[in-house]
Amino acid sequence: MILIGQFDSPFARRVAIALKLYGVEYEHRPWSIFSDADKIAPFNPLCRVPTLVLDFGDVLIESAMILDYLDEQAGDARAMIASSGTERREALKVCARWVSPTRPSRLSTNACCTSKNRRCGSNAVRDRSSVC
Ligand SMILES: N[C@@H](CCC(=O)N[C@@H](CS)C(=O)NCC(=O)O)C(=O)O
Repeated sequence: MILIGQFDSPFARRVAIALKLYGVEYEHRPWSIFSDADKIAPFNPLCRVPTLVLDFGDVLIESAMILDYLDEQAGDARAMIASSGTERREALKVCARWVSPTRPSRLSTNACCTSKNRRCGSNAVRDRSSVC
């Protein structure tokens, strides 16, 4: 399994923490969304991190989806997300939200690093004004 994304991204960090808690071995490729877009694009055309490349080649994006996948793989004994019902929905809600440590009252489900003129590849022009 390969985790793509630098740990300045809170979304990449939460996936790395989950991998550690579940005891999953992985290779880390700390690629930057700004300077390594060309490397990220073949795995994730959105050029976003985190991107998780599974051993059989499938690619997962969106940290909440990745957390749900890892939890499913962990099996009943280690799972932290309920398998069904209200408890599951509440847990998935928590996964879907990210509370900014600097602005705790603000919930964000959007990108922490926005980019104007988003284009992956060598001609990508990125706005670094809101780097996370
Ligand atoms: N909702 C996404 C947010 C991921 C996200 O915003 N990642 C940022 C880095 S912190 C990114 O890749 N930004 C690049 C872009 O949106 O072009 C998730 O939870 O994975």
